[in-house]
Amino acid sequence: MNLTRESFRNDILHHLKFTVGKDAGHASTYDWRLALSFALRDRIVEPWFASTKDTWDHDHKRVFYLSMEFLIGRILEDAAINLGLKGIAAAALMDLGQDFDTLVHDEPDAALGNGGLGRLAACYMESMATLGCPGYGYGIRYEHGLFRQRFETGQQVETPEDWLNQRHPWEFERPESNYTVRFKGHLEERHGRTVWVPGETVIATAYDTPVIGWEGRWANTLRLWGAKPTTLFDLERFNRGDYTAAAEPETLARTITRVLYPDDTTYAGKELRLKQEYFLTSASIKDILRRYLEAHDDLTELDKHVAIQMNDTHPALAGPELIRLLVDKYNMTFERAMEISQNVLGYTNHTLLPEALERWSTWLMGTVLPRHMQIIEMIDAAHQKANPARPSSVAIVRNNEVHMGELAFVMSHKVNGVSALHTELVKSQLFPELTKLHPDRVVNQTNGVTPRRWLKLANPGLAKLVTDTIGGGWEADLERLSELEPHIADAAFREAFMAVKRGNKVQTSNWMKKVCGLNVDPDAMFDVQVKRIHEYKRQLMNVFETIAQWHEIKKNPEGDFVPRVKIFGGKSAPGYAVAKEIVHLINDVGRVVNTDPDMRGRLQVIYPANYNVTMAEQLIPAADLSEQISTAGKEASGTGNMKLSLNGALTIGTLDGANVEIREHVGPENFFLFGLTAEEVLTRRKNVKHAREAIEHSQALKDVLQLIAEGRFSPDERDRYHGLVDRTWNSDYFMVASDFADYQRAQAEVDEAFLDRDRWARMAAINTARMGFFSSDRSIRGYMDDIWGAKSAL
Ligand code: GLG
Repeated sequence: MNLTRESFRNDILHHLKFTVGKDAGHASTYDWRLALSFALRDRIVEPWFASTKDTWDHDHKRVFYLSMEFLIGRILEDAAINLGLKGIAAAALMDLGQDFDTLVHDEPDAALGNGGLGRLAACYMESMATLGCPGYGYGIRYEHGLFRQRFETGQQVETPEDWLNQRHPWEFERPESNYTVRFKGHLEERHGRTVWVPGETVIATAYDTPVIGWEGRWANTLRLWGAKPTTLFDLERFNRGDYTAAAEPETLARTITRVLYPDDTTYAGKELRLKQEYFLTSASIKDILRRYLEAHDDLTELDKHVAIQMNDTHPALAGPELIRLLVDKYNMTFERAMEISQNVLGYTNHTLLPEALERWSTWLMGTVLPRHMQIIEMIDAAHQKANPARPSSVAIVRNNEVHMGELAFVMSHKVNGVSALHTELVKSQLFPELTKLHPDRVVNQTNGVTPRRWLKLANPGLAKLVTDTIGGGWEADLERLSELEPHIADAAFREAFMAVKRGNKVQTSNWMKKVCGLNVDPDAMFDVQVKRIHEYKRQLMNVFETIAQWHEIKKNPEGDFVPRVKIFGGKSAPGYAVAKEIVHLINDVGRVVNTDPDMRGRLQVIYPANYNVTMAEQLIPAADLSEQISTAGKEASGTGNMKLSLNGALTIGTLDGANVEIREHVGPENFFLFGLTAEEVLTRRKNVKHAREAIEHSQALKDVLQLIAEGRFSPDERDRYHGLVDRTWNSDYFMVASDFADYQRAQAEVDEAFLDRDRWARMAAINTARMGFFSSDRSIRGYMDDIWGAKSAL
């Protein structure tokens, strides 16, 4: 790119003056950040236009990724890196008396997602742009993203997130691109056709954010829908003085895009959520058809030019909506419309948890979307007719509910799981009957993460060492990390590798001092568990182990212990009482441990509030140990596990999700395995006394539960955790007790390995060197080949 420090400096000044409207003498950090963002955005526009033109000129097949969540995080530095302009931008700012890093840290996270599912969508958008896969992301422009988490006396308190209180410099508002989305009302038969007379309408209006790929060679569009009222307000009521009623249309519209639902893995069944899902789906499908019809006129060829991916069942109304438009608007037969829709659609399943599988009562579906309810019944009947062997237990509509998993399965030509193990379980546990009828439908696409953000941006020290060692280019060809392997035999390389890690830990210690007020020893083991708080992820087992360690040290205060910092990060869904109790316990244990003089230099608990993408970028490069300890069979894939291993952390983990494949890649000798397998979990659960027996067998666990029950960590309310202790003894669905002893055994192995600095260095470096497979570029290539039939335009 033909750009100099001087000209870029002028670009920034130009935007500061003419776009932000400030003069340099009075500009704040925020103003400078906006000016820099606009200057960078300018550089994206050319490749963005060129990509669109190329797609148009060559009539490339286009991929549309529909997702209720895009957990993007910050954009500025990512854009600068992919454009290759980070150095020039930093230098230009220096000339202006500004600091690049300060501006980067001023940007709020775009937190339009809960966790892995939303972050995966963001990684996939970046990889599609990097690979030149012509595509669009479609989502919702939530006014409030995921809530902010604070701790008050150790308990989680939520406050609204307000990223749009500031100007969002990366988007282009497109008021001319809008669609009317309808809800409710009734159906009428007119001239032998069904006509939907809506009761409510809102307008979906587009906001486009360009997504630039590595080296700026291709850019795609992330189109987020905002909502506007169809009538601004009711003037008659307004004139009568009834101001509240006059504003009703506006309220209805704004409510739809007001806030992201904060439930990660539970489905809430709320009318507003159904409306959000339809709002996204309807506007997107209409936009897709509009684009298609601009260049083609035969809708029966849609599947040759268009692929639509449904990110979980949240946009699963795409099937009925596409059929509705093809039949009601474009006069196709139902049979033909159903077949074309199936060829176009793909469905990614992200979880087997029954509480996460969306179901809507037929009453709610029939009330909010009467025409869709009718079409869903037609789909169900057609599928039953074509498959007479189908048992009624897997009907889409059963027990007065619409089952979105079955709907998505039936309406897709491919259904994919997100890790090898998960895909097998999708076939055998989730959709066994449908898989029997459609044996080729379920395929695997193991998740991946973008190395641009999760190595290059988050860990500049390691990225530089990699480049110095094997040369550049690994950023877009992560398998090349394997070229590091021969260097691991070299002591100087290992030292350099560990020096990078130590540098990251020092920097993170300083950060912790700032946010938690605690002095953390950068030479202690950084033992990291960062993810949503959920029973199946078993933060509880990690806390139990922390307490056992505390107890061990208390009993033997003169003993030798490997110093550890237990680092937690993550939010609980606001309505998830058990997860909130776990948050409280972590903080309670932290208070006791961190103020106990016997623990000094041995054990610490750090739990910074409000874990988000930016905090992940801080913590992951500093981690020594990655906790991936879910109950086997419950974590569909995980992606944090990949990020941590890529950054040279060793994993302690169960055979769950992508852990299985990570272990295969890094080698069993470089992975601390423990715990029951998915199959063993099912068998063991049949023994109703599984927890009790396991506790009786482990004195350590028995002591832990006793200490908690006595109120040692809640002296102000001694019975605070009686319920938790009771559940652990008597139900323990997620097998914390049954896996505890083996977990402790594996943790002891971790200690031993950590003591041997050189052995640890080898193992850590091997983790980085063997993570090439887990690039989201590999995942996206898999989707392009096996599901979308799309080709790179580069
Ligand atoms: C899910 C799963 C994760 C998975 C992610 C992306 O729980 O295991 O890695 O999707 O596929 N709800 C999620 O975050």
